[in-house]
Amino acid sequence: MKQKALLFIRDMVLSVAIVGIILAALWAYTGQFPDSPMVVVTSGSMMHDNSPFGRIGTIDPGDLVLVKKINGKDDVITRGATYAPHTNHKTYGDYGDVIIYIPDRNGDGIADKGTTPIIHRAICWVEKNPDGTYTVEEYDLYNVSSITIQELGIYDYKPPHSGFITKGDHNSVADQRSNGFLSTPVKPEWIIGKARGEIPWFGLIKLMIFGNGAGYTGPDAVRIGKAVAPKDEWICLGISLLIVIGIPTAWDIYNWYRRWRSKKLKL
Ligand SMILES: [Ca+2]
Ligand SMILES: [Ca+2]
Repeated sequence: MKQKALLFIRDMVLSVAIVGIILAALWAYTGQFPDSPMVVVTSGSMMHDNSPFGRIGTIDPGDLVLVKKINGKDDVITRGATYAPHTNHKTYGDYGDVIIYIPDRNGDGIADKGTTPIIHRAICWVEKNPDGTYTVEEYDLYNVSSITIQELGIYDYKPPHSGFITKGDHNSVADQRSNGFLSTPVKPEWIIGKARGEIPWFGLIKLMIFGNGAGYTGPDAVRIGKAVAPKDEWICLGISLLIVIGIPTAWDIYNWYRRWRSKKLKL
């Protein structure tokens, strides 16, 4: 009996140590200590219509992604124009970096702390020049008095400060579009980090409890608990859970049965 208790304690310590090592590695990579090194994606605004079954490689509701801290604006690679990308660097199905930022919804130039962060792609950098003109290199705009970028839905835009123009891959226009939900470009200090890696589906477990609102509204939407996500993601989560929980359980049952049978044979 005493030995069983010792074995149990040993297993517990081992489990805690493994979790600790993984967490330490994630924190070391992302630089987010003591904040969470990853986020659960709630909305479908970064989805791609041509994603394969299970949607690995794009950012979808229920995905977990790492949030890597940035060191200033040059640490974010912008996509540029749709048909003239500014970089060869590709992440999550398109060019450029995807950033997680705290939005400034009331346009006062201060990020609204406490609101849900947004995970969207950095499209271009708007520079407000000392003389009040603007430069957006990605769209070949230099020292213009106002910014018009048709493909982003931005017309006669005169933002009060420099920053990134951001857009969800599934949205046709930018977050800073005319009459959009953001009036100002994203300052580097509002950025929590850039998205790296992907653990698909498992974030749905959190969303089942906390919900993701109208996160996904496609024709294949399935609601389980409070989470709404595409059917194929649920299927993949189900299969994964079966493998993760099912195989060790089946192994235990098999061993128990073997012991039981050998005992019976001895009798
Ligand atoms: Ca995905
Ligand atoms: Ca604000």
